[in-house]
This record gives sequence, structure tokens and C-alpha cells, in this order.
Amino acid sequence: MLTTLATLAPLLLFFMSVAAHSHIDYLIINGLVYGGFDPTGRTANPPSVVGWSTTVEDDGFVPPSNYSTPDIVCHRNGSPAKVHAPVKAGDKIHVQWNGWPESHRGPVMSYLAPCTAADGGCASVDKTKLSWTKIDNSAPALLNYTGGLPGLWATNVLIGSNNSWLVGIPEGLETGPYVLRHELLALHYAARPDGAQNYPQCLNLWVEGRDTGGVTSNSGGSNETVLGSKGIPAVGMYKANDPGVAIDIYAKTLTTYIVPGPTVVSGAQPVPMSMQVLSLPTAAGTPVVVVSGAKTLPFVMETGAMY
Ligand SMILES: *[C@@H]1O[C@H](CO)[C@@H](O)[C@H](O)[C@H]1NC(C)=O
Ligand SMILES: *[C@@H]1O[C@H](CO)[C@@H](O)[C@H](O)[C@H]1NC(C)=O
Ligand SMILES: *[C@@H]1O[C@H](CO)[C@@H](O)[C@H](O)[C@H]1NC(C)=O
Ligand SMILES: *[C@@H]1O[C@H](CO)[C@@H](O)[C@H](O)[C@H]1NC(C)=O
Ligand SMILES: [Cu+2]
Repeated sequence: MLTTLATLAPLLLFFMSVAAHSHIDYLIINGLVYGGFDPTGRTANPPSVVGWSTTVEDDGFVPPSNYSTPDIVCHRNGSPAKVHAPVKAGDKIHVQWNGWPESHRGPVMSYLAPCTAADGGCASVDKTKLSWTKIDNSAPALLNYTGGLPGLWATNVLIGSNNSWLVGIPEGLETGPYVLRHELLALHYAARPDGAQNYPQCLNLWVEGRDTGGVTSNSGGSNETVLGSKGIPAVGMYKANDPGVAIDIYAKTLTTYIVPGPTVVSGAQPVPMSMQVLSLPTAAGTPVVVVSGAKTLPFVMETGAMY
């Protein structure tokens, strides 16, 4: 009986798979909302969005066969947002997805990469040169089997929080511009060749560190450091045959799940799953632009413009 169900489930999911997936609608930081990028054409993308633009009109994913292409960095044709959401080191960022299918179970991962502060921050950064450190892997990404196979996963917790995730910004960060790479990995097809689905999203942040001396990091090189740890490029970060990528979540109860990619950097402050909560914005935030000398200025909407 179990075998029959296990065989049927992926088939059912096949017919559900045409449904739209998701993207990040907005961030909330200390009650203030900052827009994400809507790739679907359903809503406008004003110049104040902090989410990187993409060509993911179908709200779809990056398959393992493209882990070695720039698509995996910030999704298909990811291109930097011009502005940054200001945040203090130690704050929590509420990341709001615009939905998530329950079938799409798997881990929730977050990374940071510093940009060159003096040159517009992350606004014109070369994504392939970004050096990422993982700050959250939603451990334990596989929670339990209370409801049977395929188990409860971090994505179930995300759905329980109205499709949102709180990302802890490490207190130890130096002041400067960073790209937040937040990613859902859906494993419902992962038993098939090239079946896992990565949904990476990039957003620009201006982090005000606890340091008082201004910007000290961020040469923009591929060997930059966050929290004293070397990051790695996103291209090649995952492999199609990683144990957390090529996996049958319907076959049997797994005893462990190994989240793919690098381990969480020491000094990271992920928000535990038991502390994932809903949040609603109280007002619109004002994003900043990074100008020469690593100063920031509020992003001012053009007079008369809607956005
Ligand atoms: C994989 O990357 C190639 C090259 O960038 C692209 O043409 C193709 O559409 C991508 N495939 C998927 C399924 O995203
Ligand atoms: C749930 O998320 C949607 C965006 O997808 C948002 O419009 C709505 O206000 C949120 N509701 C709650 C209670 O958080
Ligand atoms: C299993 O996970 C769910 C979802 O997080 C949680 O509500 C429940 O308490 C967990 N059960 C056990 C036995 O850990
Ligand atoms: C970065 O790497 C280059 C060459 O790999 C090296 O010359 C440089 O010193 C490194 N910079 C830092 C800050 O580690
Ligand atoms: Cu999907």
C-alpha cells in the first residue's frame, strides 16, 4: 500500500506542476516594506524595488543541469536592482513569497555576498564574481513524519507563516552593500534525473554594521570575506548528484537530510523554525542608493511619478 502511494504521488504532482510557482513579493525590515521583483508581468516593477530583475515569467525554477550556469546565481537572467534595503546587522528580515505549493517540499537557504561599496554598491555588480556565504540552511530542514511520507519540511513551516521566512542578518557584519540570496529547493521530483527545482532570488541590502569605522570590506573580488569566512561562487555550488539534490522523498522515511551547498558560516544567526512568525508591514520603507565614497542616499522618487 505504501509502495502504491509512493508510486502515485509523483504522478499526481506531475499534473499539479503546471501551476505557478513563486517569487519574492517583498521584504519587511523593522515594519517597513521593500518591494521585490515581479517577473510575471502581473504587477509593475517600480525603480524602488530591491529585488533583482529576472526573466522568470513562469515563476519557475533552475534545474540541476543548470547548476553550472549563471542562472543559478540569481535565477534566469538575474540582473541587479538599482537600490538597496537598509538593515542593521542583527536585524531580522521577513522574506515574503507570493505563495508556495505544499507539494514543493525541501529546505530554505539564505546566503550573503558583499559588493564593492564605492561603485554603486550592488547596483552593477557582476553576479558571477559574487562570493557567497550561507547564513541559514533551515536546519533541520526535514522536521518529522507526523503526517507520513514525504514528511514535514522547512517549506511546510514557510507555508505556515503565510509563505514567509525570517532571515537573521548576522551581528558581526561590516557596514556595506550585500546581496541576499534566498532560495527554496523543491524536492518533489528530485528522484528523477534533473528533477530537483531551485528557486533562487536576489535582493540588495545596505547593512549598517556594529562597527563604527564605515566600510572596510568589499573589494568585490571572488575571495571576499563575510564574518571572516571565505565565500564561494554560486556557479558550481551545487551538484546534480549531491545527496540533498538527487533524493527520493517518497521512497522511505529518511533518517537524515543533507542540505546541499556550503555549511552555515560561523557567526550566522539563523532564526529557528520554532520562531518563524508572520509579519505585516506598517509603512513603506525608503530604499537607498550607494554613492561614491560608500555613502548612502535615500532613493527619491521622481516628482510626479507614481513610484
Ligand atoms: C539552462 O541554461 C541554458 C543556457 O543558459 C538555457 O538556454 C536553458 O533554457 C536553461 N534551461 C532551463 C530548464 O532553465
Ligand atoms: C500573506 O502574504 C500576502 C502576500 O503573498 C500578503 O498580501 C498578506 O497580507 C499576508 N497576510 C498575512 C496575514 O501575513
Ligand atoms: C512536526 O513538525 C510540525 C511542523 O513544524 C510540528 O508542528 C510538530 O510539532 C512536529 N512534531 C514532532 C513530534 O516533532
Ligand atoms: C584574493 O585572491 C587573489 C588571487 O587569488 C590574491 O592576490 C589576493 O591577495 C586575495 N585577496 C584577499 C583579500 O584575500
Ligand atoms: Cu512548481
